[in-house]
Amino acid sequence: MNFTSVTDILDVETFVQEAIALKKTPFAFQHLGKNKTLGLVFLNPSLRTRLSTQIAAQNLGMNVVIVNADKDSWALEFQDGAVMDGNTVEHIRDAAPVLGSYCDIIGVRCFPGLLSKAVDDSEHIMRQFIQWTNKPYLSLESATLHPLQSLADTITMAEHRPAHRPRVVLTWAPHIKPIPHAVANSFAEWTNRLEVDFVITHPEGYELNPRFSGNARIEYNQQKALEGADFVYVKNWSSYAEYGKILSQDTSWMLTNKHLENTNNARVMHCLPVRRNVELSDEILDGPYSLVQEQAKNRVFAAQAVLKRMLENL
Ligand code: SN0
Repeated sequence: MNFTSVTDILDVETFVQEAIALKKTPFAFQHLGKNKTLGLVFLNPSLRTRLSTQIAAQNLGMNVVIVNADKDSWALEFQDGAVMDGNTVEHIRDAAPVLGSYCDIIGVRCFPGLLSKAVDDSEHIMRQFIQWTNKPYLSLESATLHPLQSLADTITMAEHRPAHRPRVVLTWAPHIKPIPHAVANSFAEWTNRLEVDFVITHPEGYELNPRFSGNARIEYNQQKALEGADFVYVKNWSSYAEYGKILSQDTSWMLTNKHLENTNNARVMHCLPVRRNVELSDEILDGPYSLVQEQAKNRVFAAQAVLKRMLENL
C-alpha cells in the first residue's frame, strides 16, 4: 500500500475515527512494527512531518532511519540519462534500491520546483522513489499533495464538528515568496470527501488545479466567502495558471479578527510554519479560536493511522 493521496483511503470517515481512537491507546499496536524499519528521506526542510512521523513509527514499535539528502547524504540526480559531471553525486536509480533493501516502508518529502507545471504535476521524484525502491511509499509532502497534513486537518475538524452541516472555507493569504500548492490541493481533495459546505476564496488567478479543487465553490470576495464559516483554513500558494508566480501581495487578505466578524465563531486553521502578521495576525494565532496546535498534535495520530494500515498490508 502506498499513501500519496486521499484516493489511497477508501473509508475516510472510519479511518479518521481509527486515528482518533489511536490517541487513547497509542502503544497498543507495538507488535505490528517490531523488526520493521521506516526510512525517511528529506529533500526539503521539515519540523512537524519529521518528528510526528518518527514518533508515530516508534509508537508502533518500528525502527526509524532518516536521511537529509544533499545535507548529510549525497546530492541526488533524478534526470534519466544525465551526464553526472555537475553537482549531483548519486542517481536515484542507484540510491533508491539501497534504501529499499534496508527499509520496509519509505517516506519521502519532495517539494515542487515551481518552475515547470508539467514536471511538478508528473510527480517525477515521487514516482522514481516508488519505482526504484520497490517498497510501500509514504508521502511526506510531494510536489502536488500533502496527505498526512490533510488527514490531521480532517481529524481536527471531526473533533470540533458542530451539530449542523459545517461550512469550511479555504482562504488564500499573502506571502513573500512562491509557495507550493500541495497543502491547499490536498486540503481541498480531502474536504471534498466530507459532508460539509466547502468554499475556496482567493484573488483571481490563484485557481487551484481543478483535479484537486473539484466541485468546491470558488468565491473571489473573501468577506463574502467567510460569512457563516465554521472552519477557516488559511494558506498561501503561488499561482497555478501562471505557474509558480506571485500575482498578489494584497495585505487585506491577511486574516485578522476583523475578518472573522461574520463567521460562525470560526475556528482558524493553518498547517504551520506560518509567517506571523503576513498570513495570519498574532491576535488569531494567540487567541482562543486557533486550532493550529491541535492540528500539529494530530499529525502524530494521522501518521500512526497510516503507518498502522501500511504495516497491516505488508
Ligand atoms: C511548505 C508549503 O508547502 O507550504 C511546507 C508546509 C508544511 N511551506 C513553506 O515552504 C513555507 C516556507 C516559508 O518560507 O514560509
